[in-house]
Amino acid sequence: MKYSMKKESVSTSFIALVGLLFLLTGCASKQQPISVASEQASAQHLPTTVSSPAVQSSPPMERESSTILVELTDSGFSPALITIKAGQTVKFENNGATKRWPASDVHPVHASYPGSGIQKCKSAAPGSIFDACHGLDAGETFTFTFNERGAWHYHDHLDPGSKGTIVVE
Ligand SMILES: [Cu+2]
Repeated sequence: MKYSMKKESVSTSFIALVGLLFLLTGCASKQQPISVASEQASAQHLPTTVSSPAVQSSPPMERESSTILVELTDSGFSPALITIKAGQTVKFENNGATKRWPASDVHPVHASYPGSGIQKCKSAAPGSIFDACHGLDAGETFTFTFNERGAWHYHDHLDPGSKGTIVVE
């Protein structure tokens, strides 16, 4: 009787052990595909997150160095004096409430900058002469690339007392 009782308890503990093993292997086999999938997901994400900022960071820096912003405000050009390198582009942006017309000195002919002149406004392509050729509305821009070295004075043709200077080195 005693022996058989022992045998019974051994077999129950064996079943319990098998059941425990089954649970463990069941858990392990369930966890494995998840960890593999997450590794694959992180492996797919890593190259894109590493490469995209490197690609995106270089073009804005080039744009910043080649185009300089001059704001047209209700109190005048800002900054009124800038120094740039030959070949750089200046973007005049009207952030004021009234119309602004940036143009090369000397008012009213606008011929100080080589090749410019208000009489060319009818035929010249926009941005080909240092003259916006019309009053810029609020938010409107005029861009011009300065290839000629010198100190170029300009003004607001609609308010000739408002002046600025661009030094091209
Ligand atoms: Cu003028």
